[in-house]
Amino acid sequence: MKNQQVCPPSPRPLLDSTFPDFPSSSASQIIFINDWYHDTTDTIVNSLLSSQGYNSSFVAPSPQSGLVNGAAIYNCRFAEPGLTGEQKAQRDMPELRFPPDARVRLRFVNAGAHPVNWVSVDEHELYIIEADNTPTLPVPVHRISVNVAHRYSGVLLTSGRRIGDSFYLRAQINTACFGAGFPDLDPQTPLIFRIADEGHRLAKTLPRSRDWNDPTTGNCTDLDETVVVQHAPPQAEQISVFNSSRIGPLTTTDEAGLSDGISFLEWTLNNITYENFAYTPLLHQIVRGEDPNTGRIALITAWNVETVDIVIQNLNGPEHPFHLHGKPFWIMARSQGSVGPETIASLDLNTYNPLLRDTLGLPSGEWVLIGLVADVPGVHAFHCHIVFHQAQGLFGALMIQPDVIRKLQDPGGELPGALALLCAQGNPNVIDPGRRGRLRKRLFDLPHLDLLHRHSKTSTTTSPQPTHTVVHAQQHDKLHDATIRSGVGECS
Ligand SMILES: [Cu+2]
Repeated sequence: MKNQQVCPPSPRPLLDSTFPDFPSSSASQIIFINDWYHDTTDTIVNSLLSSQGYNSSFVAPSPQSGLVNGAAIYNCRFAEPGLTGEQKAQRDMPELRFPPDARVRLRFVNAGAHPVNWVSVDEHELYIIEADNTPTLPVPVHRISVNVAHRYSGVLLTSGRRIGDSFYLRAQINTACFGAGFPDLDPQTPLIFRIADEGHRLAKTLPRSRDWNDPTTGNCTDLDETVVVQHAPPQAEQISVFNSSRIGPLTTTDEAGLSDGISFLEWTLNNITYENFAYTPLLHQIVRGEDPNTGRIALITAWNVETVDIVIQNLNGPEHPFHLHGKPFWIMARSQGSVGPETIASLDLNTYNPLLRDTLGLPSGEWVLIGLVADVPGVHAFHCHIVFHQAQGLFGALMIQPDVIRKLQDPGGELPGALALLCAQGNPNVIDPGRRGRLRKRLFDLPHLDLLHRHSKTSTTTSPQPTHTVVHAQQHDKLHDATIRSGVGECS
């Protein structure tokens, strides 16, 4: 069997000028990592959001294989009984060619729906020089763990290689990050790298290269976040919390979960399961002067240009790759367990060289504190990047400067009229995907948010009135260039 997507993207140049610690690369190649399911996402999501579940489970499923630049060979020995098809071979896969004596910058992008992938090149170390657009110290590694939505640049050196040499790039799914079984998963997708110069005609012989011995399961964590260049973030003026939790059953026979009165699994942020009213975007609500704090989405608000710290806690889920739109954030502290309002203000933060990125993996039972400068007015989605968890409600938003957003309703404002008209054509009560009238019961009623209001270093995140007045003078200039960058719940 061969997957249908066989369109590797054409390489485009990536400049190394922002990575002064490493010599410029002489070649570059984007490597897209994806995952492939033998059922469509519609089928899986609609099943997960029904009382039948998907294969009797409400846990995000594993794919059947990965994809590298849109292609993979599925090894039929993993197939479930009764599934038939033609077994393709590695020679049917596209391959990539690089010159000898080159520094090849490989930019890995995990554009998949669920799995964490280990990427590696047989018998060649990769020098990591970038994580989510942030330059890092060039560290040689055997494998890079690439979570969903993560991007890394790893430099491959082809010095000493001769024309015709070949070896494998491997993307290997880390099965330890799944919360459920994976009986028909083919976890490894190899792609042939071949050394060639222009004009050479080479036989497509298979490489005899050997994989690294480093394990590809376990250690479901991100890159060491201290391996970055120094960049001190400013002092925070607000601390808020996103508590991630679960309600409902894990399987159709999970009696404890079903006894809660919810027939399928939902994820929550601050006790709210997101419901996407597809024709009523939050951005439009704010422009109309409405209060978006309707209990349908967990919101953190920055009223002014200010530095915001956010504590994210994964109270009882599997590892979640949390992602924030609009602004990258510094990862300033993380650990196991949970933190309460009495300890947040006294946490030991890395203010020396925290990694600046826009996605982080948060393992089960751990917390992380991120910091960012809220200077881009808009409604910026904050969500788990596992698409099934998004559909199950693990989705919130950071609302920056709603007062600035509201001014867009003035004549000549920037909200496209066509967009407003498009939304007006739909039913404002439609909830997407497939969510209608469910019994709602909250199991977790954590006191963090309310207590934070009374904490000396923190303030409310839900008040409709501005509560933060500290605006650095030098940051006012940024307002002039600020534009609306994001609208959660755009019309679909
Ligand atoms: Cu998740």
